[in-house]
Amino acid sequence: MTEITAPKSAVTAEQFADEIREQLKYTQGVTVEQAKPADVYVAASAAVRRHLMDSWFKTQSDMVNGNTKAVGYLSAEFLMGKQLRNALLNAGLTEQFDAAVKELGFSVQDVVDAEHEPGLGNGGLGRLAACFIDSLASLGVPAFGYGIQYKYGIFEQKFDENGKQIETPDYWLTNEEPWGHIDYNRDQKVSFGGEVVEEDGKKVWKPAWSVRAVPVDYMVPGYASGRVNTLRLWTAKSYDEFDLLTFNKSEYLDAVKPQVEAENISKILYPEDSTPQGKALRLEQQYFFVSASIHDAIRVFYPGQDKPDLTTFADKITFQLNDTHPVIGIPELMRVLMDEYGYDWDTAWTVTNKTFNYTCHTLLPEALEVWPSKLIGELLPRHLEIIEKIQDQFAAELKAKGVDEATIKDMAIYTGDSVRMAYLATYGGSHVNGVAELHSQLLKDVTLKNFSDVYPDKFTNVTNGVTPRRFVKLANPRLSDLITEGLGTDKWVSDLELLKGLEPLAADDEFVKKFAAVKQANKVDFSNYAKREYGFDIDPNTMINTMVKRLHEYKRQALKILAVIARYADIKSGRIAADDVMPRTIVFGAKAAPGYYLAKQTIQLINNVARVINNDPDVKGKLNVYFPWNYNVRLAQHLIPAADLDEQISQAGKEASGTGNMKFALNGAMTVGTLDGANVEIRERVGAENFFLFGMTVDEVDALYAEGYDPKKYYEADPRLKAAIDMVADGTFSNGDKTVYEDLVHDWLTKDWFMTLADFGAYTAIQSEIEALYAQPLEWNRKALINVANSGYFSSDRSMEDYLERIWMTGPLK
Ligand code: 26Q
Repeated sequence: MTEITAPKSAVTAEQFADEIREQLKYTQGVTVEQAKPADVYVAASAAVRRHLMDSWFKTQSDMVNGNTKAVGYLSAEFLMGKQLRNALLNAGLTEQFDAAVKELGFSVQDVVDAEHEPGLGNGGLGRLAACFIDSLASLGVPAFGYGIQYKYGIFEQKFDENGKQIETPDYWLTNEEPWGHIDYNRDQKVSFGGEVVEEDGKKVWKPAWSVRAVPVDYMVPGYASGRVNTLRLWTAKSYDEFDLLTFNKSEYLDAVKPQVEAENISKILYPEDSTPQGKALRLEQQYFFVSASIHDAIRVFYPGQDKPDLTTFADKITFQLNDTHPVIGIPELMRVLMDEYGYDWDTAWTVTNKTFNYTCHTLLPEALEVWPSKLIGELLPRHLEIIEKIQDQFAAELKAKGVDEATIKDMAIYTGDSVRMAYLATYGGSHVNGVAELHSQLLKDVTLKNFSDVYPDKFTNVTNGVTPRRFVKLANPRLSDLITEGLGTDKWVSDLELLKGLEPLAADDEFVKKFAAVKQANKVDFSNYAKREYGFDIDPNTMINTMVKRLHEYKRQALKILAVIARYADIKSGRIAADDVMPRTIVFGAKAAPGYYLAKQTIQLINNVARVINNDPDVKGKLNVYFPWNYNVRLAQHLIPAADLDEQISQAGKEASGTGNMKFALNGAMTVGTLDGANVEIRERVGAENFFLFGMTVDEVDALYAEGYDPKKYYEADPRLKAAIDMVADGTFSNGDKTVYEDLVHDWLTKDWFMTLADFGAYTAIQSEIEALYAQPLEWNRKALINVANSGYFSSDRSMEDYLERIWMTGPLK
């Protein structure tokens, strides 16, 4: 007997069909006959939302009236993915929806496809935020996600006829968007510019312009928890209140300009996910959503109170800073407490320090945000004063602790010229965490070493996780059913460690064969999907080998494509007999930041390698490369369940965690990877014999840098590597034009900062191991199943439990 615990609403399919009809008629004003799939999508979404409404109200009132501290997850990005299927799952309406849509005469696929994915994030960090709020709701923890409702999300990627990336705007709000509820009556005013004056011995900020922050609320339904939290994304509207401005009539146009431009603040998501540029608009975005969120939390937790006792603020809500992007919240809360509510500095500091915690998501020094003081001074003059004072207090504290002058200088939050946001976050909050064991260790040993020496207790680790609802249950229904069958219960969906119970079944050949059949069916599905969406002819009987993530030098897509080229040359030259070749289909997915030249060159190269290889009869059926454009959450949900082998091949010490690695392992792909980020922990858990490890370790990387790294040496020493690079240089992939990849090749041979060439030998060596195993399907699938069984730890539910215990000190609503 299989125990089924998934939520199921008592509503029948007929009733749900009636609710859709009702919405179509009275809200959208179309008959069923006139309706298009997009109308049904809106109507069904509105109907699901209604089903969640009572739980939403109850969660809010329990939160405000109870005494369980809430979590405020402050994040510039929430990469949510489509909402409908997830909401149906959590509302227990999946079956009723499928039946109702059919009854109304529509295809379920068409209706679901009508939803435009909100791409309000760049990649890992934004998707992590989405997984975290799903898990918080599923655990019943009262929480707000606070962020920005960008009008344009991450750009839509296209490829031109030369294989170059083209960015086009993602106007995701062209059609009606049924999930976000705009609440004009819960708006906040956010001000900028102007100057600070002294009035009666008090500092008073006289801003020059203001924007109206209006919340757009998204329900965040928990799975089987009966709880519905809120994702509150702010949108910027301009005020019509020019009289509030202090402008000189003769400068009218100049004076109203900021007001007119106010709405620009929430217009677009910055598409860079490293090396921040220090742009004023980006700082405006950060302050905009953080200031509005802090004021919102005061409104929510001290309802109707003119003089709230904000010394209790840190007992009401704890704010998690998702990277440095919301760190301006620290001086903002100081300002609010002192200037708006009259608290003294020390009281304000105590409250602020208790309220905030900081998560770092990087190890690349250039990715740590540093703002020019001049910019902060112009935009937020009062905050700059507060930051200066924080610096004075900090320096005095360090001195009192006996830290030497040189170190105090190294640790400066405010250097005079600039403000280091990671340092402000570390000093200004209670805890700092990295996102995987190795990363947290490196933060303590390298990136924030001085801070960890002085404040060792602040530092902790929380290894990332992913939500099993979206990335297993929704994305991979076949595997989900098999897991439920194998375990005899579907409880694993909210308790992923139960997957461990599958481990004994890895010894059961019949079960392993069922597991293999699931993978095969998923590959067929993906092949059909790729045909429909991209026109690709993917052979589902080949190994599907994926590498999907943002395009970055440190992630080393170059290593993969060079290995593909070497393989191509091997087959073509007959070095490997055609019959000995294990047929492979390589699938890349990657967006490059629009201004990241080498990343864009790499995209172009991958596309052209794909073109040449896929059109070469000599390798037909042996090697294929596909690069579906516009990798996003939707594509991830289709691709991940179909992968046999996934690449996590960053240079050791560079990938903070990775979360794709977790999704692939949970869906029964094998991983080839370096000892980096969460790979280390995945390998520990699934067992070294079930993970394809290769490449230099962090220590070896450091030693090689120290010794002086010369990529040319590796090029000269390895004829296969040399041949691959020479093919890129000689125009094989650019119709004979040797200039196209000149810069890329030059970089490989003279700099190669991430040591792609040094790891090439180890990387290609492990391929024979991979192919030997793949030639034994039963053994391959046994290992893949062991991966699934041991990846339960990588549920974001577990990450949330770790945050609750180590950082937030709170828990579920009673
Ligand atoms: C900052 C300032 C200005 C403009 C843009 C940015 C910016 C935006 C996004 C900086 C960084 C990001 C995103 C970073 C990110 O996604 N990091 C990834 O976070 C994942 C979740 O923790 C990790 O798994 C990845 O290892 C890490 O690369």
